Amino acid sequence: MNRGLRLSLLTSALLVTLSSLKASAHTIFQEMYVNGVDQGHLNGIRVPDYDGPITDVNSNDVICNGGINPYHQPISQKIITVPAGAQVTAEWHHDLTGANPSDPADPIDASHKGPVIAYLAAIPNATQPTVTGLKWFKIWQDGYTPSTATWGVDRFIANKGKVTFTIPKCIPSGQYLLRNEIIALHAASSYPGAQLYMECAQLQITGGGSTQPSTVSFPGAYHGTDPGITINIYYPPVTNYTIPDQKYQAKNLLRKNLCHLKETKQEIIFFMLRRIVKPERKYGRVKPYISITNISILDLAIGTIRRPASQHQHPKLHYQTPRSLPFSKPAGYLRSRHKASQN
Ligand SMILES: [Cu+2]
Repeated sequence: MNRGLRLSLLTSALLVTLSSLKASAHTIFQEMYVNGVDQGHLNGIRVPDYDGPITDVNSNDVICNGGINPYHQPISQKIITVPAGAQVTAEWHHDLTGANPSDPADPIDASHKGPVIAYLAAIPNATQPTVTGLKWFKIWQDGYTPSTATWGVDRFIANKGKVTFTIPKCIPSGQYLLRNEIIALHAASSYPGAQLYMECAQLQITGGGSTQPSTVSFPGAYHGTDPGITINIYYPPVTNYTIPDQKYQAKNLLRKNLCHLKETKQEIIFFMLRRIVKPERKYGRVKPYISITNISILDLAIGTIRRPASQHQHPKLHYQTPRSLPFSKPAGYLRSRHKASQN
């Protein structure tokens, strides 16, 4: 055996030893705070006894854990009350015993780079055992920051295992599961390799609104081929990381606050009603020129509507789209008052 080969074998053996050490350095979401108020250790959260990961994204275990890592008994029957719009903090530690400052792998081993993510799903009863078939929507995520080359997990470690985010104020009141998740990517260069850690907290959300966010299913939201699931984070160096579940992200999360779209839609509809219905009332008639449901939100957002030059003129509606944009006037949406009066 030549020296180079012996050295490379030694190196591989060392790497195997290192990675098996790291493989036991897992983590569990085990305590919650609502607007800074501690809800108690293990209270209202379905926690497993063992801190191991889920690597099969198609398994039901990816919903709330508890399959290959059986739940700690008895499962907490507490339902945590959270006012919509509240800030909640999820606290994670290396094992179920909680914070351990002398453990270098608490809250998680530093090798476990990756995003930290939070989802909600409405559920008839937050303590019911069945968690399949729920509709999940992402409310928060912390992925990779290229400018500092840091991951959500780096910030999570700096905050001693705590992550804080807002429960959207516009979602309906009721019982929910909060699915808090870490995707550790230290061994994710082939699938299955990414280590998914997740637990579900049992919530009663109060004082909410009526927005129904876009949703995804678990399992189903993630795929082994997703660039956020299968990625070599060592080489080539990461310049950009795509957190899984882009469908939801595109629809809701890029607006930073999923309540914002609803408010914007309402503002635009009120804006239109002021300028469309009101002129008609002056002529003793309430007959909108325009079918609001037929107009895409994008058309509305980029268009402008002018009020009539004078109250005594025909309140003809002008709908304009900026010339620089490749959108034409939506056909059939608008009728002049002249035509409307002939009906
Ligand atoms: Cu681990």
